[in-house]
Amino acid sequence: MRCPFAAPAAVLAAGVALAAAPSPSSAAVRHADPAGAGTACSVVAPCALTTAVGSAMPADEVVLAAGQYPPLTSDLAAVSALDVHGASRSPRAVVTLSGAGRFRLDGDERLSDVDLVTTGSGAAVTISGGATVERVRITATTSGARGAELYTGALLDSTVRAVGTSSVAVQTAPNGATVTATIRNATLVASGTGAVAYSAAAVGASGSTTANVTNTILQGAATDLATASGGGAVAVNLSHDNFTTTTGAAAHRHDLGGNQSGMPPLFADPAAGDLHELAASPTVDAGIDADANGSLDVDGDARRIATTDIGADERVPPPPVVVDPAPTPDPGTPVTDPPAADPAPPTPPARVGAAPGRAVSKPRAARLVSRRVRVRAHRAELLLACPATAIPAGCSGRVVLRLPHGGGSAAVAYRLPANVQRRVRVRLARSQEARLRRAGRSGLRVRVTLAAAGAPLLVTLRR
Ligand SMILES: [Ca+2]
Ligand SMILES: [Ca+2]
Repeated sequence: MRCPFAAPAAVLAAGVALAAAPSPSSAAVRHADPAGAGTACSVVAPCALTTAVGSAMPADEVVLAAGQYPPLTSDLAAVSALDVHGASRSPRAVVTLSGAGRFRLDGDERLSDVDLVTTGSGAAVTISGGATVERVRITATTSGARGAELYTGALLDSTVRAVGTSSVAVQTAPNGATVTATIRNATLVASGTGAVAYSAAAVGASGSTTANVTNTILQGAATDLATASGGGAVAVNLSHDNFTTTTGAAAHRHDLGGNQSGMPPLFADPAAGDLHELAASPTVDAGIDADANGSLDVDGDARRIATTDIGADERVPPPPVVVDPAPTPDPGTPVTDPPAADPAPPTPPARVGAAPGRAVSKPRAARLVSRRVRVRAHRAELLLACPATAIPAGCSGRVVLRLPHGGGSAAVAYRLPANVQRRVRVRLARSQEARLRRAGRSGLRVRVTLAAAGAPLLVTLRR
C-alpha cells in the first residue's frame, strides 16, 4: 500500500487499476478540453477532464487544452504513472475545484503546467507515493483550506496561495506514516488571517516527516514555517529559502545554508495573486543551482538566469536599455500634455523634518520597470518603480515619450512614494496610438524621459 493515509476504498481502486494495466508500450495520449465530451479523448474529439483522467490507463498522457474547466466536485484520482499536463506558457488550463473536489496523485504520477483554484475546504491536490507536481499555480480561497497536501512526493517550480483565514499553503502531516517531502523552487504565500505558508508535522506517536525545502519562499500571515510532533520525528532541511517566522521546536529545523531571514520578498502584485519577483527582491539570484531545479520556472522561462532565484519565478531581466550617448535635440516638437487630469500633478515635496539650515531630501526620478507598454483608451501605460532608497521624498518627475520620425511627444507628470511600483498613463494622440499599436511585439524605439532634468533613454517599447 503506497499511501497509508488515503481512504481504504481509494487505495483498493488504485490497486484494481494497476492489476488491469496494459504494458507501458500501449500508453495513449488523451486530450481534454473545457468543452470536451464523449469518450474518444482525441485531438479532434477531446473529452471532459474527468473522462480523460478517470478512464486513463497507467502511463497514459493527458493533455489539457487551455481554458477554464467546469468545477470538479469530487475526488479525481490519477492512475499509476499518469502524466497530466497543460502548456507551460499562457494561456493555461485552469481547473476549479469545489466541495470535496481535489486532484489526488498517490503514485508515480505527474501533474504539470496547470492552474488549480479550489473553493473547497480541503486541499486542491494531494501528493504522495512519489508523485510530482511541477509548474502548477494553486490558489485556495476558503477558510481552513490547504493548497496542497504533500507527503512522499515533490512540489517543484510552483506557486501556492492560501488566502482564507487559518489556511495553509502546503501541509505535510502524516499520521503514523514515514514520509519524505520535497519542495523545490516554490513560492508559498498564505495571506489569510492566521494563515501558515508551510506546516510540517508528524501527527501520530510514530512515523516521521522529513521535508527537504530548497530555493523556496515561505510567507505566512501568521507563520512562515510551522512544525509540530505528536511523538514522531520531524526534520525540515532548509537550503536557500526565504522565511522569517517559525513555530515549533528549533530541533525540527536544520539550516543547510543560504537561507534568508528578515528579508521579505518583493512581489509584483501579491494582493492580486501576481507573485512575480520585482527586480529589487532579495530572492533574485539568491538560490542554489542544481539539476534538480528543473529546466523551466513556473512561467516556462529558463529556470536558471545568472544564478537560480529563490521561489517559483525566475526573473527575466528586461533587455538592456540603450542610452543614446548624444541624444539629438528635438526642439521643434511640442510636448503634448493630456487635456484631462491623469494622475494628479506632483505637489512640491514635503519638507519632512526640515528645519532652517538642514538639508531636505529631494525627490528622485523613478525607474522604468518594463519596456512592455499597454496601449488602451488612447493612453500608453508604463510601469515605473521608485526605489526604497528614495525615502522620504519619493520619486517625481515627468514621463515624456518622444516618438521617432516626427511622431511628436506625449507627457504626463507622476509622483510615487518610495518602494512603490505603479502604472503611469500617458495620453496619446490618435496617430501616436496607432503607431504604438502597429509596433506590437516588434517594438518601437522611443525616447523616454523620467525626470525634468534627466537624460532621455532610447528604449524599445513592446506591446
Ligand atoms: Ca536568476
Ligand atoms: Ca519568470
